[in-house]
Amino acid sequence: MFSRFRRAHVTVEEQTKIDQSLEKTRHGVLGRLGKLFQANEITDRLWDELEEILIMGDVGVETTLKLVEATRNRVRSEGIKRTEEAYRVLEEEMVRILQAHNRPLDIENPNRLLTVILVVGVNGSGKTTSIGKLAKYYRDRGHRILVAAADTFRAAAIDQLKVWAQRAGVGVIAHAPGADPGAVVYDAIRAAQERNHDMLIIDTAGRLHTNFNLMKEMEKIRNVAQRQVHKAPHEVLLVLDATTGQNAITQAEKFGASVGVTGVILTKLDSTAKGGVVLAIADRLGVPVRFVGTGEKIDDLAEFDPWVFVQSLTRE
Ligand SMILES: Nc1nc2c(ncn2[C@@H]2O[C@H](COP(=O)(O)OP(=O)(O)OP(=O)(O)O)[C@@H](O)[C@H]2O)c(=O)[nH]1
Ligand SMILES: [Mg+2]
Repeated sequence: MFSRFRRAHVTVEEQTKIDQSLEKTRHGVLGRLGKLFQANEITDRLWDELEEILIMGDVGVETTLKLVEATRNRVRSEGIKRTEEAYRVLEEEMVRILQAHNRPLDIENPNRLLTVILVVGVNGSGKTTSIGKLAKYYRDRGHRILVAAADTFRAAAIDQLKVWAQRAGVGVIAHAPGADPGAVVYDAIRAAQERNHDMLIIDTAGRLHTNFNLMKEMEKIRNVAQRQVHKAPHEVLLVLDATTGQNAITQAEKFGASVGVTGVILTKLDSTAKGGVVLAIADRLGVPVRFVGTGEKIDDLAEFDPWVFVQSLTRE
């Protein structure tokens, strides 16, 4: 019955990556879910324990309460008596939360000549690494890609992006450290158009002197893109580090308000036991999780799929 949720284009390799990157999470507190639902009876205690496990598993209080209530209501109204069946209902409700804000990624648009993707997030979240992975991902799928080094604040950032671009086999547009990021974006868009490229991915700073300046800079970059290409940026992907757990939500709220985030790349899923945070992000931010980072190498990226995620989370 889950098959209707599965995204057709998520490959077997991607499913495996998601599954493997949840190893630590399965060994963490959320790994207790399976055992909990092996109980003989559905009791109040089961619901209390479920709540406790989910909250400790970084699903967040609000999302946990919502999830438990929805599951409990359905179990009651559908007259479910077996814990095994109640567990299936919980899985379905998790999928429901994960796909609540789903819509197709605005990338494969045949009527558009150039798709502009802006990548934002706090320092160290994994922006540059994820851009390298994304460039490779879409290049493998036949796109002609250019990346722009609009993080001009940190001198090493430009070189780091160049290294990733080389690994991915794509071109990069960069100015000198300290240059105006708006000018970098302007040049990159022109270069992409002149070279007949169909995708531009923009790397941005994760830290400036103040957060206020950072948000202003993001807005400026947005405006430059908008003036040159109709409806650009077409996607604003916020990079969140899964190991920060609930702090990721706070970061996201900050960015969401000023740059109009359209989706999330959740990195370092492989190095955290806090995988439950995916549910909190999907529920609280109102934007879909698009990709997950499953390691430090260029191919360690998977398109996120709610069904695959939940199955991997709840399997023994
Ligand atoms: N294990 C693991 N590590 C990751 C993943 N994604 C990124 N990293 C690591 O996270 C660290 C920071 O990544 P960067 O790409 O430099 O982060 P950034 O957001 O560009 O940082 P700033 O440029 O300082 O703003 C690096 O050591 C990466 O190898 C992932 O999916 N899994
Ligand atoms: Mg960077």
